[in-house]
Amino acid sequence: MRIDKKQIDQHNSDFQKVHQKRFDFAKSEIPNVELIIQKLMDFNVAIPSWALGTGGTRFARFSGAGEPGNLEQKMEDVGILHALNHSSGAISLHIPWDIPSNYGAIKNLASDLNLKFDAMNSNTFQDQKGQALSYKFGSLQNTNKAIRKQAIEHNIEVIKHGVELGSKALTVWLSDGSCFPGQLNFRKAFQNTLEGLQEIYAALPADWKVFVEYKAFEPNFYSMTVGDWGQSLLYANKLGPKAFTLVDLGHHLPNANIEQIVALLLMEKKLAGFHFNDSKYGDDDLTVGSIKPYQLFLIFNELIEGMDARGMNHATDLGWMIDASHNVKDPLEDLLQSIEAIMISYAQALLVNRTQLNIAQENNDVVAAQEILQSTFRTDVRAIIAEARLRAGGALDPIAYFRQNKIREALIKERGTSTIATGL
Ligand code: PSV
Ligand code: MN
Repeated sequence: MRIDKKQIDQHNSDFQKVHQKRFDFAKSEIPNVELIIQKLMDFNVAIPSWALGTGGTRFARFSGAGEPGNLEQKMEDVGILHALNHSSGAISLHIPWDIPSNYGAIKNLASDLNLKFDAMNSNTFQDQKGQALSYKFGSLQNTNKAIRKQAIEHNIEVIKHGVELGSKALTVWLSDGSCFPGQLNFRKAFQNTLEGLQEIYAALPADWKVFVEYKAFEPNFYSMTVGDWGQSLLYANKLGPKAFTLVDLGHHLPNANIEQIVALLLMEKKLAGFHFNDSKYGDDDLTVGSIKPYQLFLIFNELIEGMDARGMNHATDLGWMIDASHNVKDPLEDLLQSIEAIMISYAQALLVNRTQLNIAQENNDVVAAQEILQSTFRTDVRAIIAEARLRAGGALDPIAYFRQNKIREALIKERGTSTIATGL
């Protein structure tokens, strides 16, 4: 299903009066509004194909109705999000969940929906039906050479699919590690993994990048072979200039200072980009900004500072993606909330008075530095984000539009109540 532009216009005219009042107030309070609006209009966050169905835990999955049953429908769902917010113009595919049967048709659909193909994701954390060898004891780290070879070949196959679609990056997340002390020789596991990544790296086209995603724990609970940003950076440095470290917000131990990690990775020119989500305990995959919005703002603050220091383009020089799971909410509504939270933090980070912050830092004026950040964080930028959406052709209030125009009901009518999206 497609969003009708006339209905968006109708929605916007219904909301226009209230919006104008809020926007006029924001404009009077915030300097450089036009510049910020332009940056917001340029900024897009990719949607992972696996976030469009209802998620689950290892205990149960309570599937929602009208879920996308195939790749085309997943793309249509992202098309709906993008039509509503004009900030979700890319989809990230996971192979083998999303193997395209016809590249040409998929590419046509993408251009019809105004979508790009973001990073491709390989999957060696599950065994697939008919797969010759098992990843139970790891993939690239495995003590068995034939298993390592199978994992390398899978990653090379993922690159090939991506090349056909026009993607430019491969994200490798390995669940490799161990559950008990003594199970694994750490050094050998690292070396095997490095060798595997080197073979994959060698298969990258000239204009491709590889993102090495780390995770502190789960599914392995004693050690992870790419367990933190230090290990990921080791691999990325050893691999070469096309390899980078990918930060997934949920992949840290509690209270990790992610904003500092980001600042240093940027300094080293090794930050690939993000998988956004939020968490209270671990890899909870909750809606972005739902638990720790101040942390999200502080991360964006470091991103903007570091990217500007290196003359980087905010919209295109890093990979921005959501990686969340929606167990109790409608996935599309949840993703709209996540994008809004990202836009809020991005806009607020653009508002930070860097000159004053620098002066406060140089003078060790701790109170002034803290005041600058906290007062910026408390600035209400929602009307500016709505204005950017309006100018781009989106809806002033995407969630209200989704509900009032009964989008999920229409999807259920089209797809039925028992489709289940491929994914976890
Ligand atoms: C692992 O927890 C992860 O964050 C990786 O990005 C995977 O590719 C993704 O989730 C989906 O399982
Ligand atoms: Mn991730």
